[in-house]
Parts: sequence; C-alpha cells; structure tokens
Amino acid sequence: MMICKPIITRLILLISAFLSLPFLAFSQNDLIANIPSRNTISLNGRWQYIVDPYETGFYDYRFKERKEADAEAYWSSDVQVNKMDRKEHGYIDKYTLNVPSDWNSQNDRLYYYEGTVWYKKSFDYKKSTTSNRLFIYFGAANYRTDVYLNGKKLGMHKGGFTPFNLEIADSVLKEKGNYLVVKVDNKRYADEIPTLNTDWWNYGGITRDVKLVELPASAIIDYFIQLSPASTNGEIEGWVKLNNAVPNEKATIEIPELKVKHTFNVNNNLAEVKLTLPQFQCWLPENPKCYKVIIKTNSDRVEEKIGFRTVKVAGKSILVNGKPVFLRGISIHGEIPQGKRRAQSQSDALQLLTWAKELGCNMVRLAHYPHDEKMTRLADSLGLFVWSEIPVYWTIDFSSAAVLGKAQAQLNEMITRDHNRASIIIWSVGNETPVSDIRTIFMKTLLQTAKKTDPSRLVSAALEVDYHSAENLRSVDDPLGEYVDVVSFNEYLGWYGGTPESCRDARWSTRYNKPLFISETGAEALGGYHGDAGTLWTEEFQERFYKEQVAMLKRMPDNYVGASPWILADFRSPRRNNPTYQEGWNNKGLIDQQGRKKKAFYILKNYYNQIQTKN
Ligand code: GCB
Repeated sequence: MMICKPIITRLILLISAFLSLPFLAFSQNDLIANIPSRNTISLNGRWQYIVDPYETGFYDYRFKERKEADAEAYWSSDVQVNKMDRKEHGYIDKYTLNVPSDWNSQNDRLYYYEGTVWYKKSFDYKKSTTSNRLFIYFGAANYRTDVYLNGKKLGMHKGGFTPFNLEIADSVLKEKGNYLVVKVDNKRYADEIPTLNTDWWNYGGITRDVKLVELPASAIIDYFIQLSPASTNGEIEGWVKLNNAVPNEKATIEIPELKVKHTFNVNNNLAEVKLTLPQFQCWLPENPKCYKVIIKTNSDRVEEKIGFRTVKVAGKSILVNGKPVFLRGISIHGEIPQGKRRAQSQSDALQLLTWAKELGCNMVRLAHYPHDEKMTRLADSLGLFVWSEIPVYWTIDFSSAAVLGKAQAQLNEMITRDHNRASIIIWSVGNETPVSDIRTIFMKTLLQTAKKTDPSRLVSAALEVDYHSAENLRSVDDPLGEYVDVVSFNEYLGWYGGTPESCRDARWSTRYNKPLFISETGAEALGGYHGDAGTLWTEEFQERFYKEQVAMLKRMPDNYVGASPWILADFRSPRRNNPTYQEGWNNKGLIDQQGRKKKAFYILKNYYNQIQTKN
C-alpha cells in the first residue's frame, strides 16, 4: 500500500506535537538564567574579523568540512612561525568590528552582506577557584554561530535572536592568550527560522553582549518565581533548577522587603517552590513595583528584581490582577532608524521604550523575534506590558519535523530567558502564517509548548483576516483561533486595499468567543514629505489613514482589547524598493529615519490619551 508523504509528515508532526519536545537541540548546554546577576567578564569591544563568503575557513577545496587540526581552518592559529609557513588567513587590527553590533552598519563593504564572517578575540583568564566552571555566553548572534577556543570547537547554535552558553573545559583554557574564534553565518535557508522571506533586514553579526560567566560546581541554572495563574492571594508556584546538586541540597527563596524566607528540598536537581506572599503590591504599568528576590543554595546565590502579577483571559477580557485591561500598544522592531542598525545597548532600549511611553502606550509588541534582554528588563521597570514573539514568520516549512524542532528551541530559549519578567503577558508563536492543516498542527504544537513551559502567561499569534463581501464583514476564522488565548490579527484596511475611508463601514468579528486584539495596522509615509492627504507617501496621507483607523477602533466589538499598530519607527527592508519613497526602507513608522515624529504619531497618541483618561 502506498502511503502518501503528507500523511507521513502529519504523523511525524502529530507525534512530535504529542511529545511536545524539540526534535533537535540547538544549544549544547542548559541556558543560564539571569546572567546580569552572575560573575562575568565582558568580551565586548573590538574583534578582528575575516569576511569569508565562500566559507574557505570551514570547508576545504572539495567543500568538505575541515578537520579540527587543519592548519588552514580559520579557527587555527594565524601566526606565522617559520618563514616558509603559508598562512592564507589572518586576523589583524586593520579589520576590526564592534561587538555587540550588526556588521552591516559598521562597514560599507558589509551593508548588504549575507554570509560568513569570522570574529577573533584574545583574552587572558585565571580561575579564582579550581572548582569554578566557566562558560561563554552570547546574548545573540545571527544566525548560525560556531564557537572555537584554542583550536577546539566548543559548540554551535542556530537562531539569531536568542541567547546561548557553552561550557569551557579546563583542558581547553589557558591563563594567557586564549584564541577565541567565532564563525557567524547569516545566510537564509528555506528550512530555518525565519526562512528565506521576511520584511525586515537580515542584520548579521554578534549583535548582543558576549561574556565569560563563572558558575560554582553546583549551580542554580534557572528558576521560575511567578504567581500561579489561579492566585487570588499571592500564591506563588514555581521551581528552582540546579546543576550538579549535592545530596540533601536545599534552595532558599528570600524577599527581604516582604520578610519572606522559605527553604525547599531539592530532588533530582529540582526544588518545587510553593509559598504565599504576605500583603504586597501587584506589578502594573501604572505601578511597576518589583521586589528584590534572592535565590540561594549552599554554594550559589543569585538575585534579581521580580514583579508579581497575574494575567488570564475571562470570557472576552484580559484580566491582569483580576481586572480587565485595555492594551494601548505599538509594534517595535529591534532597530535604531537613525543608525540604520540593530538596537544593542541600554540607551537604545531606553530610546525605543521612551518613544512608546511618549505615545501613551502601556504595551509593546516586540516584533517579530525576541528582542534584547535589556528591552524586557526595562519594560519591567518602566511599566509596559510586552508581547514577545519568535520569528515563525510567513512561509516557514511547516511540513518538517526538524523545522518544528528549531522553532521549539527558539521558543524555549525566549521563554527561559524571560519567564520572570512581569512585563511579558503574551508569548506569540508567529506572524501571518498561511492556513493549512499542516500549518495548524505545527502552530498548535508551538502554542502547547509555550503553555506547558510557562502556564502563567497567555499565548497568541498574529493571524490574518477573511473578508466576507456579502456582509461587508471581516472576520478572523483561522482555525488556530481555537488554540490561542487572545485572537490577534493584522489588518491594513486603506493601505493594502481600499481607501482609509473604507474603515467607515467596516465590520469586524471572530468566530471565537475570546478577546480580540489588532496586532498590526499601518500605512507608509516618508518622513518630512508633505502634501495633501490624497497623495500617497505623504505624512498627511498617513495622518488621514490613522484618523480613519482610530474612528473605526472606537467602534470595535466589545471583545476588542487593544491594538499594536505597525510600527513605532521606520526600519530597513530589502522588499521596499520604491526608488523615491522607500529606497530599502519600510516607512510605516510613526517615527522617521531621522528619529523625528511624523504627524500620525499625534493621532494615535491622542487616541491613547483619551482612553487613558476614560479609564
Ligand atoms: C505585515 C507584517 C509585517 C510587515 C507589514 C508591512 O503584515 O506582519 O512584518 O512589515 O505587514 O509593512 O507590510
């Protein structure tokens, strides 16, 4: 009997969905949580580099992967010892790049580059105690990263927006002159995440911090200290995960300001945490109260500030701390338009989130991939709800179990890094994925993985809308609606189809009895280009678009819980090639390429101010 391929694929996906486990692991070690609270040595700064479009440092002339000891591999020493040593690679100070940063914005030769760049850094390191373990930690590097120390491979990671750490064995480490080489490759592939096609620039490089991290032999690897979703009275249900726990180990949680101190037994490297907070202030955007929480074992100690709040869906509302909230949001790319570059620093995060605050937001949708950890930590302290997303964008290969594994790996890394952030209320598993049975199984699996990994938050995905012309009705019918907590959709009525005035009689609904969120809407305007509101690309046209949208938003059905229009600031996109008004930019920003506010900024701000005053 012939079994057709789609059935086999569906079966594989179903089994993996059932197991809800990644098929392949893409980072070799468990992620270490809360790096800022660890003993670290920064490796940021200038790194020497080699641009290697043919990957000569990785493959030999037969295009076979080079052996570890191959002297021509770019992880091997570039030092010429004898005058007859032929070295066809070398790291010199004439060629250096800043880390963290994308490479495209640092050098004109790399503006459009997609491929391999080798980075090299030397460092000295003396262990303080012999029992300490040492790791190298990358906040993110896009997309595939291969790490070598003193000619030995430490590991490989895939995924351009999530952190990873690799252990450095004592046998590899030297006190002086460690030779660290990192191969970063940002080529796009059909079976990666994101895939070949996106509407944002594929910035390459080591885009986030690099650090050496010291851990004791028996260490706290991760912990989850959150109110249980059902909590009405400060009940915390969580866990502390250890690595190499000693027999009879115990984990203590302390919150000094609340005079909380509880100790829990550790079994199989895990302590289950159950405690009730005495009277405390809930975290909310209006009062982003965070408490210092100390997690201790006999040999390890970490601390950080954690806010406590509940979030759940009840009927058509999102309830935070038991009360309905309306999300005055904005979508954000991790880019600084004035620098034509990725956002990478604390001041970049402050710039983006301050703009969102000025707009009157209480929520940001961090699109379309996990942003720098500095963003989510700052959202905690500034008081902004966060939607955080993995780059399952458009036409991923939904029929592949291996691709599902890659998506799950990124999802796990995103959640692990940020599952103690009060600001994050929604994990999103993707954006505008085309409806099909196989896609729905794939996405449903991701939603279930997110829920299983973190039951304390909502799950969603940005969906598309169906148009029923007979009733002039636009509705979200996507079968994935059944599995999300919040039905979110992107609509561009008046930009992609219709005129802004089409909004006047547009009706919206969903067949799911759930909260309805507009994850995108927007129109382009070239900053500083003025004319009448009937001329496309002018700020006046964008302003007209927003006026009509806002009037429509005021008439949305009663399950409408908010919006995150597209987008805070203009961003680079290779798909936007109008030679006069785009030139490689998506100009739907409310803030332009120079960082100036466009006219439409004030229309949305006004709407948000009105809602705020009404509430
Ligand atoms: C969308 C996508 C977003 C695009 C935007 C646009 O629906 O989700 O990534 O950039 O539209 O500008 O067309």
